[in-house]
Amino acid sequence: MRPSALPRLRRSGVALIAVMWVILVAGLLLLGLTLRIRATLLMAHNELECVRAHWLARAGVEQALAVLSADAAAADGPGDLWYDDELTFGPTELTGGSFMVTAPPGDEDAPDRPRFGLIDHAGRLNVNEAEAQQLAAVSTLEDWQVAALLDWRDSDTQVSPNGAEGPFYEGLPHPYAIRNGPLRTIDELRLVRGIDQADLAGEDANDNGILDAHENDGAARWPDDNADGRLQAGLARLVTVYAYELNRDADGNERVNVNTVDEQTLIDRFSFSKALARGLVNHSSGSRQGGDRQGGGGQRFGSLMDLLDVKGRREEGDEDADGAVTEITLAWLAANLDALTLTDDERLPARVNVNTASGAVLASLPQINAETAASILRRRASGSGPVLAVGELLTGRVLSEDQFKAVAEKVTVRSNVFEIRSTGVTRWGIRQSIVAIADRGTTPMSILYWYQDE
Ligand SMILES: [Ca+2]
Ligand SMILES: [Ca+2]
Ligand SMILES: [Ca+2]
Ligand SMILES: [Ca+2]
Repeated sequence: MRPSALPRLRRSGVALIAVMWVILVAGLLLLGLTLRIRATLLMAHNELECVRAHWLARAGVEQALAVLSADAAAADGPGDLWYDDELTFGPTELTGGSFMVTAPPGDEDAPDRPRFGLIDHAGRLNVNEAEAQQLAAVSTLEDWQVAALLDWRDSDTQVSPNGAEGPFYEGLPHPYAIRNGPLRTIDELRLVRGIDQADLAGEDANDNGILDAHENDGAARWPDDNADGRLQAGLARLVTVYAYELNRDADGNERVNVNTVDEQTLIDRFSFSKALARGLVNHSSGSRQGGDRQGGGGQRFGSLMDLLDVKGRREEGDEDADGAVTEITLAWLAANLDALTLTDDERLPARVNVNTASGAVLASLPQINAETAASILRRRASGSGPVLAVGELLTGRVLSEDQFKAVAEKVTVRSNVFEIRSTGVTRWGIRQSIVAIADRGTTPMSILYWYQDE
């Protein structure tokens, strides 16, 4: 070996190692770059998929709004397209994925399968209008929680027994102001002293509206439930802040205001005898002149059931058409209830839709016990179709006369406010949900609430 050969070899060996290092480092850099590009692409893809899932969910909302505006049925309940229709609201394939619109099953349905449809808010109690005993009856709330809720919504600052007004909330570690007015969302209930997420969720801990295994195994797994095979709903599914009664009849016409109606309208519209029309108008004539118990000694009707006290007033020369109505009976009231009102207000306090309310909501109505509520649910499940008019509850003997008198002006068979829960799923399995609450009592339809996954 020549003496000079060794260093040259060593030099080329060093160069080789250097080149290998360069290749290794470059390779690592390239790998890093590739991984970053892949991550960026993946992120972009994910974002695109989220946007796609959102718009799939939006398609479900649009579908629901279209069904609601096309629904011309006089009564709202099971059997309507909006209530449960797999073709319309079940998994529906569109480009890039699908949507579905689901709702919790009704009390008469299997508790572990969702409906494909919407949620009727007239099937709930309006938490801003319900009386204390109704709120206690419909939920697991205790009296001290109900008292705090009433203080929360009433405009005064007077603490009711066991209640809580502004100073309580201002004294909390994280203080906030009391509403002292109507609640604006259902979630706001969680701000009320003593009411928490468990009260809102009931046994439906995962808020999917259906009875899951862990919600029907007692205390074995969270939540603690009563394992009775039914889903005891929480406040979030029993109450509403949105529902109201549109002061119109089934055909959308204005109702007859018995506090301001004239005799001729009663004769023409309802075939009243002259004497009965006179008796009704005179009954409330005092209030028409601007005060109670003035003039004719009349009094404003405070309930349509007060019409039962009206007596005909015959006068000389009265001539009536054949078959004229000479007396207001409960049967007459039941048949004409939808045509009558006490005020010209466009909106009235919410009424509970007997076609969609759960047993718990029905049983919170005055004079309605669990047994009567169950018989209303049985009638619903019997396939005899929805109650088409409130009067049918009397004529169909679902309610006794006393029960009918107590609830006739607190129940309805129609609805304006519906909740839409739509989920979009892309082919890659990315999900996005939208919850919207729509009011079809306005023209055009209005959206009262909107929540979307971010
Ligand atoms: Ca108050
Ligand atoms: Ca559940
Ligand atoms: Ca459990
Ligand atoms: Ca249960």
